[in-house]
Amino acid sequence: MSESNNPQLEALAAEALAEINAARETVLLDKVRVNYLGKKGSITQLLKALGKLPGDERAAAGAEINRVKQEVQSALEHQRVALENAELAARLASEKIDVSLAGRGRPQGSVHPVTRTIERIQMYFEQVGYAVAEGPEIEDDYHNFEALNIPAHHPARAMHDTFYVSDFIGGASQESEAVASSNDIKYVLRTHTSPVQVRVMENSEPPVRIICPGRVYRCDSDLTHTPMFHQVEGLVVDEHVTFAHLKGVIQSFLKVFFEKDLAVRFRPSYFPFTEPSAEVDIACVMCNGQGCRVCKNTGWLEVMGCGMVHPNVFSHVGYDTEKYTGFAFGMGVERLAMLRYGVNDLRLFFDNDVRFLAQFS
Ligand code: 2NL
Repeated sequence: MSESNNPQLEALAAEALAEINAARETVLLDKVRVNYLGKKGSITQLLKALGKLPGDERAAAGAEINRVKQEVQSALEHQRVALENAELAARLASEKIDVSLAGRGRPQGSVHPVTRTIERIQMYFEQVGYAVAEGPEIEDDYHNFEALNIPAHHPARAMHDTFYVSDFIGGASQESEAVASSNDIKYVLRTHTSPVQVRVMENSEPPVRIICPGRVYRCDSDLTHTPMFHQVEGLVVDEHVTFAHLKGVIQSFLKVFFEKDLAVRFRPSYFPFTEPSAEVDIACVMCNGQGCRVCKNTGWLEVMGCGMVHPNVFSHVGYDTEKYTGFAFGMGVERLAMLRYGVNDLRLFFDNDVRFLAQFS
């Protein structure tokens, strides 16, 4: 700082420079600037007061004040740059990202094994030209039973362990119980997906090539039965469809599904909606047909039911029984999933324990 004849100005300058040096943040520095150089700042006031000096003193005094003003300005600028650099450095240090840190784990979901199994079955049949059809889970008695050649009082109705639904259109009513126990019950939770196929036949003419995956319900609950489970049924109707076609389709599907050239056999059976009917067995996937606990030492596992569509079913949907024949099959998804993935307890599919589910990803 150069010498001056004005000790008061020098003191002001010294005070300003000290305050500038002491300001450790840009906001504080700005307050210092306003105090000295702002509109009402002390240096600004001095410049404004110049007019009151006698004319011959003005120029010298003005030069002095301006020199101090410039000194203060340059000190402010200097300190501002220093503080800004320090603040930037501190921010960069505090916001520094450690790119070598391990990322946070994001748990990955997985498709439920039952869904996966439906998708696998569906993918096969879609590739060989079947369409997928779906329908209501609350069915009327006609589509679930009557149209499938299961008339009232047929013993097969008892086998189906049906859940009856009373009054489902109007909602719950006080008479629900009375209705449920009366004889004119109209609605059920579907016991199989066959009613979907009946509805497709009612609404279209052959050729028909469909599969119907979905939930089905039976009033049955123990170690090997759950009140809700999944089924995939298939239906083919056309002229000249034979049991040989059925055998070929089932054999090809099972080989692809189990990814194995396994033995398949057809055993005579009975379903009201097919004639003839058969149960399909595969060589046990656990022991390769040698005999084990899973196949109860028979070497065979039952995997599905099938048969040629009963003419009475065709009559109900208005198909010409002289012109058309067809085959149908049905399989339980949980059972196929257990065999394919080696799951030994049906309940695991319904517990939804993520430790179980995460194994299917
Ligand atoms: C089984 C047996 C079967 C069918 C389902 C069917 C459907 C119509 C007409 C004739 Cl619309 N049949 N479905 C036929 C034979 C067997 O399922 O054990 N399922 C788990």
